[in-house]
Amino acid sequence: MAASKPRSKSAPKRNPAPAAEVRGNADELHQQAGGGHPVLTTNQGIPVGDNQNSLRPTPRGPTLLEDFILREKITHFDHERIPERIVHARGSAAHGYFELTRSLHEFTRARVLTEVGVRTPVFTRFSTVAGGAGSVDTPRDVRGFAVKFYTPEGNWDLVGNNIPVFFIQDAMKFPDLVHSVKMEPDRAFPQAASAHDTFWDFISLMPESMHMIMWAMSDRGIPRSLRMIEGFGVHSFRLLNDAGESTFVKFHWRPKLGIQSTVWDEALKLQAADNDYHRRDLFEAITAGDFPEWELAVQLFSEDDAAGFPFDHLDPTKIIPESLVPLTVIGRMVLDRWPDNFFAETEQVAYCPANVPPGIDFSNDPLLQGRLFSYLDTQLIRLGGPNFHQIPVNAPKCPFANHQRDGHMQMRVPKGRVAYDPSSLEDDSPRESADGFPSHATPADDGVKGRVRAESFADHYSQARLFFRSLEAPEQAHLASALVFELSKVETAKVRERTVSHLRNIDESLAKRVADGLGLSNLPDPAPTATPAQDLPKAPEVRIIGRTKDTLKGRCIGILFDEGSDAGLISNLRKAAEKAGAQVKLVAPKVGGGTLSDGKRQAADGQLAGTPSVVFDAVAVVLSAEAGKRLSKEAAAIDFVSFAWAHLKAIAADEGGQALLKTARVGNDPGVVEAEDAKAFLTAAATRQWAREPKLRTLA
Ligand code: HDE
Repeated sequence: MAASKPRSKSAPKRNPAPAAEVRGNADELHQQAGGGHPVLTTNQGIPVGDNQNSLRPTPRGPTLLEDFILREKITHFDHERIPERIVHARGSAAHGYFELTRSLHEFTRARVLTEVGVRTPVFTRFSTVAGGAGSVDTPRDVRGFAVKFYTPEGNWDLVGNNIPVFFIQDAMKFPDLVHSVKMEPDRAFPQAASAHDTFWDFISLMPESMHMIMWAMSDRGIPRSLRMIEGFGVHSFRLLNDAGESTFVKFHWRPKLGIQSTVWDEALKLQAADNDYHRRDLFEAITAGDFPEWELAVQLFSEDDAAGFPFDHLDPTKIIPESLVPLTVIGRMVLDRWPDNFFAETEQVAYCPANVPPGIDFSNDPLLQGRLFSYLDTQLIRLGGPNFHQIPVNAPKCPFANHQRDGHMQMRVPKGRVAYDPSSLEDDSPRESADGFPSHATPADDGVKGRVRAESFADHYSQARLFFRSLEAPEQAHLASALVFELSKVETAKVRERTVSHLRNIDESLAKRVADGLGLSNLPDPAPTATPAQDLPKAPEVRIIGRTKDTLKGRCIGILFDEGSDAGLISNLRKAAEKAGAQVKLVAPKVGGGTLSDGKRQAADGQLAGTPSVVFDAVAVVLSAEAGKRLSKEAAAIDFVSFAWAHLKAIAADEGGQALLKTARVGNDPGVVEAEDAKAFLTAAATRQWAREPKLRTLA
C-alpha cells in the first residue's frame, strides 16, 4: 500500500466543495473533482473530503464513533466475502456467444437450438471441484464447464464437467462424495487433492465410481489449458418439439484447439510456478484477441434406441459410445470478453441445471433430479436471498415478469396494486401463456414407491474397462501411475488393497501394475460384483493422444536469453513461432534483460527464477558462449532445460545454449534441435515427445 502523507485536522483539503453544492448528477460530480475524476462519495452519495485519515478530536486522540465515512467503509469491507461454493469454488469465467450452425427444429422448439446464425450471449465458468476459491488451478481434479445461455426464451444453464460421467448414481450420495474429497475435517488438509484416505476409503466402497475414477486418474484430470478441455452435459436431457414429441439428447463441447494435458510432474511443479496458470492463460488469450472456441455437438436418440443400449442411459456413470450414437455438430461457442469485475460476475454467477427454455426438458436420471433441487437452494445461501436473479450476470436478457415480491436486496420497484393471480384490477399484470414451458408427459413406470436402485444400474465395471482398454499405451501408463501416486498418499493399507481389488474387475494388467507400484506383496481378491464386466468394442473418442492437435495455436514458447545473445536468432525464432500461432515470451536471469549481439537492449517478459519452463509448451535457449558457461552454474537455468526435457517438450539451443543442455543432462532425440533450424523446432514444438518418456521415468 502506498504511504500517504499524514494530514492533520488543519491540513488543506483536496476537495473543498461544501456538501450543499453537490447534486446527484454524475457530470457535475466529474467537474467538481477536477480532470476526469468523479468525486469520491460514500454509498449514500455524500462527498468525501479526506480518504486518508479518520475523525479524531485531537491529532493523537481516539477515533470518534461519529465518523460515518470510516464506519461505512470498514463495514462494507467486513462484508466483502460471501460464502464460497461448497464445490467448484475455484473458477474463471468469460463472456461470449453461441452461434447455431444447424437447426434442431425437428426435435425441439427451443429458439436457441433452431435459429441458425443467431448469436446468443453466454457466460461460461470453468472450475476445479475440490479446492477452495484461493486454491491452485492445476491439481488433479475434474473441471466444471458451466455455460449460461441468455436465450430469448429465458436462461438455459448447461452445467457440465470436462468428464462425461460422474462418481455416483444417486444425488443422495453427493454430500458423502464431497465430504470425502474435501480436506479432512479434523486436520483441514489436504487442500484441492483427492490423494488422501477419506476419498479413497469412500471410492473403494462405491464400485459405481470406478468408471469415473478411470477418467479422473487419466490425463483428463490435469489439463494444459481450459481452452483445451472438452465439456459434457453428462446426463441425458430431453428435447421437445412443437408436437410435444420427445428425443433424448446428450450435449458435448469440443475445443477447437484440440484436447491437451500436462504430464503429472509438470502439473505438480506448475502448482508452485503459477497458482493461476489456467486463469492467466484464459485471460491472456482473450485479452490478446485469441478467442477460445468450442463446437457444440449432440447425441440424439429415441426411447427405442435407448432400450437397445447394453446399459441404462439414465445412469450417469455411463457414456454412450460414439459408435452407438454419433455426434452431430450444431453450433459453436466463442469466448471473446473477459469480465469487467471478478466478484460481480464470476463469483456471483449462479448456474442451475433446472434453468431450461421451452423445448428442453429433463430425464429421470436420479443424479440430475437431485441437482434440479440443489442449485437454487445453494444460491439462496450463497447470494443471500431470493433476488439473486436480479444481479446483472444472472438476469435474463429477455423480459421477465411475475408476482414474486420483496425479499432481501430487491432491486426492482414494482408498480401498482396487483401482486397476485388471478386478478382483474389491472390490464397489464402478467398472465400465463398457452405457449408456456411444457413438461414431457412421461408415463410413470409401473412399480412400488421405494428407495431403490434400478437393476439396470448394476454394471459398474464394463465401461471402466472400455475406457482403460481404449487408451493408448502412454495414457494407460499415466493412469496406472496416477493411481499409484494417489494410493501411496493413503495411509490405511486396507483402503489401498480394496481399491486394487476393484481394479482386478476392470483390467488385470492395470491391477498388477498398481499393486506392483504400491509394493503390495499379494494381489487382493477381486471385489465382489453384481454384474461381471463385459468386453465392449473400444471407444477411440476417450483418448487424448491422437485428439491433441499438432499445432502451435494457443501454445506458448519460452526463449531463454542473456547478455550477448544472438539477436538474429531470437528474432527468427520469435517470428516463426508467432506466424505459426504461438505466443512467445522471453526469459532472462534479470527482468531488465540484456544487450543483444546487435547492441540493442532487450527486456525480458519474465525473470528466470520466477518463470520456469513448466509454463511453456516448448523452449529455446539462445546464449553467448560466456552466458552458456555462466548459466551452467545456475540452478534455475539448469532446471529450465532439464524440466523441459523431463516434461517431453521440444528444446532448441544454439552453441552457447548447448553447454547448458549438457550440464542439465538433456539427451538427444528428435525433440532436441538446433536453434538455427526454426522449422524443425516448430514441428517438434507442436507435439509432446511421447517416445522420450520411457527413457526418463519408471511408469507403473
Ligand atoms: Fe454440481 N453443484 N452437483 N455437478 N456443479 C454445484 O452449485 C450438486 C454435479 C457442477 O461455475 C453447486 O452454485 C449436486 C454433476 C458445476 O458456478 C451445488 C450434485 C455435474 C458447478 C452443486 C452435483 C456438476 C457445480 C455448488 C449431485 C456435471 C459449478 C455451488 C446430485 C454434470 C457451477 C453452486 C459454477 C456446482 C450440487 C453433481 C457440475 C452445491 C447436489 C453431475 C460445473 O449446488
